[in-house]
Amino acid sequence: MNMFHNELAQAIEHKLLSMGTTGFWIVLLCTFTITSTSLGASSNNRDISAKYVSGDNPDEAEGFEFLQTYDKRASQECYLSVLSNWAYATNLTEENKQNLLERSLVYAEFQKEAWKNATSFAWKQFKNPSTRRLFKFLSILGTAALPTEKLKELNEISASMEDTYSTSKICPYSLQVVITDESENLDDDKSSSEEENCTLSLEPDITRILKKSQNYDELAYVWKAWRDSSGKKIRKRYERFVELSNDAARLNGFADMGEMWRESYESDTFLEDLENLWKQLLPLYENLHAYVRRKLISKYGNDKIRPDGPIPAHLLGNMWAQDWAGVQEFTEPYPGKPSLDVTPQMVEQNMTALDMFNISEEFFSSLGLKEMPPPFWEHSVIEKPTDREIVCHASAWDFCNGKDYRIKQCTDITMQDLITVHHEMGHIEYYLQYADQPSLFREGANPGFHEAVGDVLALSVSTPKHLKAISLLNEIADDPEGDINYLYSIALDKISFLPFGYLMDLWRWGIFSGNTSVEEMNTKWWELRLKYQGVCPPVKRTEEDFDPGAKYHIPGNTPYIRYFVSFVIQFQFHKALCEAAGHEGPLYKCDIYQSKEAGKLLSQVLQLGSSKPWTEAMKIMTGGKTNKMDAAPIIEYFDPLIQWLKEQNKNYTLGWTSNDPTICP
Ligand code: KAW
Ligand code: ZN
Repeated sequence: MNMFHNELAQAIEHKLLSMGTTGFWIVLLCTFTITSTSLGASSNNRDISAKYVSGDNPDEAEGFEFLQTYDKRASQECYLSVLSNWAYATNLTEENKQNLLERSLVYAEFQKEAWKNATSFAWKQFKNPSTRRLFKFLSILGTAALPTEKLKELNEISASMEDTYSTSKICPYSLQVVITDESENLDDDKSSSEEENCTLSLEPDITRILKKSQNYDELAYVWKAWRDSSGKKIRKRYERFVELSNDAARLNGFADMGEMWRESYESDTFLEDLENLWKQLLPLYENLHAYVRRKLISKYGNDKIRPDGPIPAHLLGNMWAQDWAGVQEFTEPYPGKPSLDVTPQMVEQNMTALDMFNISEEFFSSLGLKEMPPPFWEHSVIEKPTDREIVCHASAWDFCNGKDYRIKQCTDITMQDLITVHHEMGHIEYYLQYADQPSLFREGANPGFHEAVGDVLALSVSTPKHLKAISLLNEIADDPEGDINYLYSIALDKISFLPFGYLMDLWRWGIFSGNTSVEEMNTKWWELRLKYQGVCPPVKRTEEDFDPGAKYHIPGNTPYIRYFVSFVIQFQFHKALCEAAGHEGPLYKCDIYQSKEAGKLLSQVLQLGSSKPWTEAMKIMTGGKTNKMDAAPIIEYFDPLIQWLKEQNKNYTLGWTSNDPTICP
């Protein structure tokens, strides 16, 4: 959650209560040398539409005092704001929405006031680098820069899009069959039965169908029904949302909202770096794609899938084809070995959501990291309530008071959700580690860092040895074939995700910049889906549809490139932590469980928050080896699998072609 992201900015600022925090300010104070020398002329008419606005007050000591006062107020305002957000997200009522909208306006007033005061200082000439960085963060106002009417409209659209997405339901396929068969004379019955039975929600019902069903037509039905009931309904609102977001970005001195989002990476070469990473990773993806495509042709027939064509997007076990774990069972390299999906064991053991959270916490504390504090256990929502509508998409919350941290997750008893629990707890661990920083630094080194923490631990948790140690696997196949099966199962989570993680924001950046016009939003989406993922839609898509809106982060307005970044850097982190833990042998076998050395290194990096540019954090993590994103560790991790896949694919086509991205050939 970065500082420009209005709904979430609140969740990253906290109250300054602890001794440690006071310590930060003392250190900052002591590093003052000479203050108050005015360097050069500065103007009085501060322009809100310039980037990183500053004024002409050269008094650094006064600036420092202002920051201290700001921090206390910000934490209090933030607490109230997050509270109203939480109340709405965990109970989607009209009343809670109105409270949230009111609170958001109050919070925006506070932010505007703070911005006005902060930008009266000639902070760019301040001596202390941390002070300068705090002012730099404060000098970008975000959506609060909008005039009140527009801000209100933007907030209302945001809340209503999230509401539509989160409460969207579809009818079961069985009912669909009945309706079409009998529709001629049963028209009246249809509508009443529809209302009674059309109660399937994304989590858990639709997710389970996508993963379990191997009926081509049922999958196509569910795939389309979800898009009709979510994305399609959001399209008009999203168009207005883009206009208002861009208005806000321009008021902050950015060309558009995409540019403003990218600013959290503090890099001039971000776009090129991403493209280079993708180029290095493409061979891994192409080989996985070609192999899985062949297995799907065996299952569904060559009338449905061409050997050199894209894969129909509904056959990969996931609503967005973003991870392919759902096809593991019938595509495994060496069938007949103990399955690496431990879901059946979890169910057999009557495991609860709470058990899953306890397993995760135990891993964090085995590294010497912080445990979840008591309010976490008291207030988190870890099961889907049956008496009200909530936003089921998982999230991790910081209430800005140094005490209250919560997760909201409609946990299903599956291995995939066990991984998600670790992912979310990684966010909380980051919050706990940087709790002593001033509120403006209580963020990830960059958003990708925040997404990577829990995933890094999950890479260890998923190893067969670890799963056996925690009694989730009875036997392990400790041989080369078992290793390939294992790496394949991880590749279905990680390699399959990469193009989706990349294209989501390529699409959004195009919309925000205007390079993609509103008349071609959906077509452009499918061009990117074809180009990067090599998937195609099972039913014709048009500009009546709005398929990006069927993915949470679009109506939820959460930037997505962070996940692509995370999936690359988490392997850099994994390698570094494994070295710290004294691991020897292939990277994919490493389990950092109980390594206090690994825990110490990780906590050093997390404690920095965003007080330094992420390149510094990366340097610390890698022991000085690099300060960049680097695809080498993920490539090293999967190397045995890549060699195996290349051998399997040697007589077959890699890649895909299609004349029309809006329908499967
Ligand atoms: C993924 C990530 C890890 C492992 C497997 C995965 N498969 C797919 C993903 C990417 C992505 C997805 O589901 O498409 N994952 C998530 O959305 C997990 C949810 C989240 O933890 O990232 C959550 C998203 C969110 C953001 C803002 C409001 C509501 C939900 N992010 C956070 O809770 C969060 C917390 C602190 C800082 C930054 C983000
Ligand atoms: Zn996350």
